[in-house]
Amino acid sequence: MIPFKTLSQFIAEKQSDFPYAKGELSRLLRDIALAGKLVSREVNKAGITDILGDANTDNVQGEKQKKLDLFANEQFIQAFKRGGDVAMIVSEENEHEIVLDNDLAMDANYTVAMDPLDGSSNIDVNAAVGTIFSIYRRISHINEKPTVEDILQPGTEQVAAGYIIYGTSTMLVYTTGKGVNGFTLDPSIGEFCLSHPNMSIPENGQIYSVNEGNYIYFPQGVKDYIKYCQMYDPSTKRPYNSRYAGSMIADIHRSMLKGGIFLYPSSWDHKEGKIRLMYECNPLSFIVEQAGGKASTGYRRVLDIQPDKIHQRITIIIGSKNMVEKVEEFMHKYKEINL
Ligand code: P6P
Repeated sequence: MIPFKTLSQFIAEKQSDFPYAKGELSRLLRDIALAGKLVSREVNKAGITDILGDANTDNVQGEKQKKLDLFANEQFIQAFKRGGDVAMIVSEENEHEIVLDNDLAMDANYTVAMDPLDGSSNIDVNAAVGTIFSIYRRISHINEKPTVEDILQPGTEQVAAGYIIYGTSTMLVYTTGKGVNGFTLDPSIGEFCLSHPNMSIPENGQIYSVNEGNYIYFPQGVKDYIKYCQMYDPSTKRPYNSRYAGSMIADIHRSMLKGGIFLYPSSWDHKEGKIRLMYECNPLSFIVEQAGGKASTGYRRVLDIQPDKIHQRITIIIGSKNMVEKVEEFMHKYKEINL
C-alpha cells in the first residue's frame, strides 16, 4: 500500500537529503509542478478551446510550432521568473538561452534546460505528449551575469531531472540523484500524489521503439539489432514487440514500467541523430540510469558528453540495461561513424 503523500510533502521530506539545500531546489521543483498542472489543464481540453493546431510559426529547429508548444513554453518561463531560483533557461522553443535578470533572479543558483512540450505533433491526434526538464547549479557567481557555460555542462552535473507525461493521466517523474519517484495528478484535489515510489526499470524487456521508416538509413549495427529483435527465440522471448509512439516520453515511460528500449540512431535527415542532448537525452538518461537502466550513443555514455551547443543533437539508445548493452554489442562490430 503506497502511503498518501503529495509531491510537496515528498519534496519537503527529501530536502534533508541535501544538507546544503536551503529550500531553493525544493521551491524550483514545486514551480515546475505548478506549471505542469496549468499545461495539463490546457492539454486535457485542447480539443475544446482554440488552442489546438499550428501556431503558424517555426522554432529554431525548423519544426512547426503548435499553439500548445508556445503556451507550455510560456507557462514554464513565467514559473521560473516568479520563483526567482533560475538564472538561465534553455528551451527547445527559443533559439538563444534566456537570461533571467529580474531582481528576483539576482541570487538564483540554478539553470534549467527544457523541452516544454515534447511530441507535440501528437497533440492534434490526442496522443501522449510531455515536458522534459534538466536542472544544473550555475558555475558563475551569483553577482555575475550568467553565461551559456552555466548550462553547457555534461549530464553528470545535473542536480535534478524529470518529465511530466500528459497521457491518460498526468504524471510527474523526477530524480535528484537518489532514485526515481513518480507522482500522478489527482485533478479532484489539484495535487500530484506519490503513485510510483522508487521506480526501477526492468533489466530486460520485450518491446523495442524505433522509427523503422528510417531502417534503410540506420548504421549496420542497428539494422542487425532490429533483425535480432524480430528473430524467433523463445528462450529470450523473441520476437519482441515493436511500439513507437512518436513521443519519446511515452516510449521511455513505458520502458520504465515494463522494460524496453528506445532508439533514435543516425538517419537520412539527421546524420548526427535527431534527439536533443541538453533537454531530452540528458534528463531522460539521468532518470533511466537512476532507475537502473542505461543510455548511450551506442559507443559513449550520454551523460559523459560535454555539450558544445545548446540545441546539439545526438544519437541515443536508452532503456533496459541488458537491451542497451545488446545494441552496443552489435554496433561495436563496426567502427563508430565519426559524423
Ligand atoms: P520521428 C518528438 O518530436 C521527438 O523529439 C521525440 O519525442 C520522438 O520520439 C521523435 O521526435 C519522433 O521523431 O522522426 O520518428 O518522427
